[in-house]
Formats: sequence, C-alpha cells, structure tokens
Amino acid sequence: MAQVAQGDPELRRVIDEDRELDGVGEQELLDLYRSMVLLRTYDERSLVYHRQGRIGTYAIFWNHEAMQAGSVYALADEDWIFPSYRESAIGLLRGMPPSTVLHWWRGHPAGWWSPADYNVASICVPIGTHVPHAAGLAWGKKLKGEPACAIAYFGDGATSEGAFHEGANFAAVMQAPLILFCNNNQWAISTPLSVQTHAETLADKAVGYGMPGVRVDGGDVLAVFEVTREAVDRARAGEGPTFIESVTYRAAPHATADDPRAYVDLARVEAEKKNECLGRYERYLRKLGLLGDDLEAEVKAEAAAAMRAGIAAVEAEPEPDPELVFEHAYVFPPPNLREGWLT
Ligand SMILES: Cc1ncc(C[n+]2csc(CCOP(=O)(O)OP(=O)(O)O)c2C)c(N)n1
Ligand SMILES: [Mg+2]
Repeated sequence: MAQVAQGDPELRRVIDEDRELDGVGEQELLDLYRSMVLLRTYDERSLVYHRQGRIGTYAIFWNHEAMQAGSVYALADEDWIFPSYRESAIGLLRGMPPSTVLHWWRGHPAGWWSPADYNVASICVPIGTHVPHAAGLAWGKKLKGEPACAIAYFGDGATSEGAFHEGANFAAVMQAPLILFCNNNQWAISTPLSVQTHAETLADKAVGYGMPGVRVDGGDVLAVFEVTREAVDRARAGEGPTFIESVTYRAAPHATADDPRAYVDLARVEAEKKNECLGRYERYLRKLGLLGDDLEAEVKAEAAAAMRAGIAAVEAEPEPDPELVFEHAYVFPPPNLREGWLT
C-alpha cells in the first residue's frame, strides 16, 4: 500500500499565528510585499484598460495575489511555472515585462514569449490541460538528473477534469518533481464548490494518487510560501509530487464578461473583501514595524510606473497583420480565404 503523508485537515496559517519562518527576514518579507503590489497593480489597471475597450475579456485575479506571490517565491529560477488564465501575470515575478502580458490579453502576437526565456509556460485557457504538460516536464527533469521542479496552477473546477486526473496520477506514479497548486476560490464561473465535488476537501484527492495533500489559507502569503517551500524540498529530494489546496474565496467576477450578482452571495463577497490578502499583509508588516506610509507609497508608485510604461509600450506597438492567423494553418488556403482575406 502506498505510504502517504496525512493531509492537513486544518488550513496552514502563519500571519494570524504570528509565527516566524526560517530564512525569512526583513528583506524577504518586503520582497513578497513588492511582488503582491506588482500583481495587484497589474490586475487593477487591467480592469480599467478593459473598460476602456483596449483589451478583450480579462480574468481578474484580485485577492489571488498571495497565492501567486507566495508560491513563486518558494521556487528557484530554474523551476518551471505552468499558469492558467487566472495566473496570467505570474511571469511578472520572473521579470517578464507587463507589456507582454497586456499584449497577450489583446490577442497580439507580441504577447507570446518563448517559455524557455522565463521558465514560464504559455497561459493555459482550457481547464486543466496543462497539468499533464507540467507532469511531463517535471518527469523529464528527473530523467535528466536536473534538480528543477515544476508547478502547475489550476482552480477547484479543474479537479473535475480528466486532464487533472491524468497529470496527477502520472506524476505520482513517476514520482515526478511536481507541485499541483490548486487555487480553491470556491467557484468555477457560476458552479459552486458544493456541486463540484462530494469530497470533504480537495486535498483529500491527493490520498487517492498516493501523494501528500496540504491545505493552506490562500490569503496568507507566508503560509502559502511555507507549504510551497516544503513541497519544493520534497520534489528536490526525489519524493515526488505534492497537492496544495489553497483556500480562498473569489472576491471578483470570474472575468470581465461575468455578472456574479446572478448567483453569488454578495454579503460573503463583501466580508472577503474586508480581509483581502494584500491589506492583510500590509497590516502585518505595519505591526512588525517594517511598513510605513512612505514605503507603501514608494512601492505602489514603482508598480504604477511599471504599468504605465507597459501600457505605453503596448499602445506604441503596430497592429498585427491579420493574415498571421492563417499563416501556419494552411499550405494551400481555400479559395474563399484567398479571395476574401488573403492578398
Ligand atoms: C476544457 C474546458 N472546459 C470548459 C471551459 C470553460 N471554462 C472557463 S473558466 C471555467 C471555470 C473554471 O473554474 P476553476 O477551475 O475553479 O478556475 P477559476 O476560474 O475559478 O480560477 C470553465 C468551465 C474551458 N475553458 N476549458
Ligand atoms: Mg475556481
């Protein structure tokens, strides 16, 4: 019988427990803060940019920043990130310019990057299909004897997909160095968690694959960092994959095309907003005496300037040639395309 670590039934927490983490001093705490502010700024500016009609549908990740910043901070640069649309801007944490991600949301070819430049795979829109890709890459690293691992981000809804099962099972059987990072925001568009699964927790699913499953407070950036660091250590030690269920609550619409007032509990959303992850971390840093008004203003101004530069770069980019859509699709374009579209 497979030996599996007991899943944590309770959520792992650090901020509310006032615990200190090994190796996390003032510098690290403020690095995490800068990352969260950068992501928050990207997200809020993108929403405005969308409202101005300058990008198409946008998947908001407001209140998911702690999960993204905390987990990436536990990785080394050689580790690979497989984002879903909810983590579209996670490349910023690896030095990707905001303009690249903005281009992606505009459907502009300048929004494509070479994954090997940042060790960040392309943003996955089909639910869960990147989980087997991440498992394969992680297994490849193991076969080559390289120390790198991979992390795949996906939502609660993705755990009902076949691709999730295939990737998780494969990674466990091959003992691939993979972190399965599930952002459980309790909604898959309008489908609530209660009808997504009959399992008591999503982390329970890990037992069936023979891998450890942990639950963490997804609004606590330090707790997310801690559980991801443990999973990375296990992966590097040859102990295979870990499933992380990071529990939060979606405090924004699914995407700009969604109106959640039709199905969501608005009082719950308001309560979640009061305890959103960035404000919570700011209060913690202030209590430690590490954050004051000046530093907060400086960090936010830096992030705003990065976004302004990104938007200016995007606006300066020439429109792409529409024929690019067909360039790699046909050797011999059909006659209607030749007549109507292509010159
Ligand atoms: C294979 C596939 N089926 C359906 C969809 C349509 N779809 C887009 S988002 C979404 C909900 C996903 O929910 P979840 O996995 O919880 O992720 P979240 O959006 O909450 O981050 C669905 C069903 C899709 N993109 N891909
Ligand atoms: Mg979800």
